[in-house]
Amino acid sequence: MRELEFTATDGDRVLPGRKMASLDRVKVLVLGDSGVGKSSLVHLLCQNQVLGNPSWTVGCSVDVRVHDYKEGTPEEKTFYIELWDVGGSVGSASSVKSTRAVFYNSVNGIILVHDLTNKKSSQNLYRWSLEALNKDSSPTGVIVSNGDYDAEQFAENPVPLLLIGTKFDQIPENKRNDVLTRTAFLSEDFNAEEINLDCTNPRYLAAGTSNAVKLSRFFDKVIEKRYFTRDPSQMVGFTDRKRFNFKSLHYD
Ligand SMILES: Nc1nc2c(ncn2[C@@H]2O[C@H](COP(=O)(O)OP(=O)(O)OP(=O)(O)O)[C@@H](O)[C@H]2O)c(=O)[nH]1
Ligand SMILES: [Mg+2]
Repeated sequence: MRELEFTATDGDRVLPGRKMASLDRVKVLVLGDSGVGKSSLVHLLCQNQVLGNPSWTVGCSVDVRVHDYKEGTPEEKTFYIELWDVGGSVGSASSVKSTRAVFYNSVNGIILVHDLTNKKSSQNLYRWSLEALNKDSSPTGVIVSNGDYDAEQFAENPVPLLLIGTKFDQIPENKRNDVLTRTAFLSEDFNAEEINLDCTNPRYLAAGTSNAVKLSRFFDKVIEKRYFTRDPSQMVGFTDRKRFNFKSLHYD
């Protein structure tokens, strides 16, 4: 895991001499199957550059993005967003899952990443989210087979979620509408906004685009819940130990 004591950068801005400790921070997990593009995405988000030569992530890698909460308003404040890129496969042994569970403590938000060319990676997001959200009531992480999904329960989920579909560039033009219909169901299930992009092209997250706006709104929400929400049930950590079950899947 990367040492967190380094000079901060958000890709465009280098903040010389501004150490990690000087700003408040939130922890956002980046979850999804191996190979969907999590590391590529995190690199793009934090370094504003395409990851040249991605290699398989072992354990967890952390990178940091600087985010201006409520940018352009009198309440504007700069925060660090720690992006925890958790490697591993959802089908792995329970020992691997319980090792992964150490990364799920004190989570403020989750980015669920799926590969738009790979339906299985989309289906597995139900399992990834359950593994992270229920980890305190299931230490081994073995939670769900394929069972019941209840969108109402995700509506009550205190941890904000964002759905990101990668490899949009690999979807032929004539298939894009079908794919977008499918991902819309998924984002509804998770009560999350969705972004579909090509992680090898920074244009998809360029300032002023609707994707950049959605991203900024998501980080604002994560910060809001962590630092500006008084209701204890809205705080991090799933103190009520709520369980999530699936009742339906929108895949064949
Ligand atoms: N064309 C295209 N390739 C992508 C995209 N996102 C990622 N890739 C490629 O997909 C491969 C896997 O990307 P990674 O970022 O290493 O995937 P990962 O999810 O971090 O994988 P693990 O570390 O094994 O969990 C790499 O060759 C990337 O260049 C995308 O949006 N479009
Ligand atoms: Mg990786």
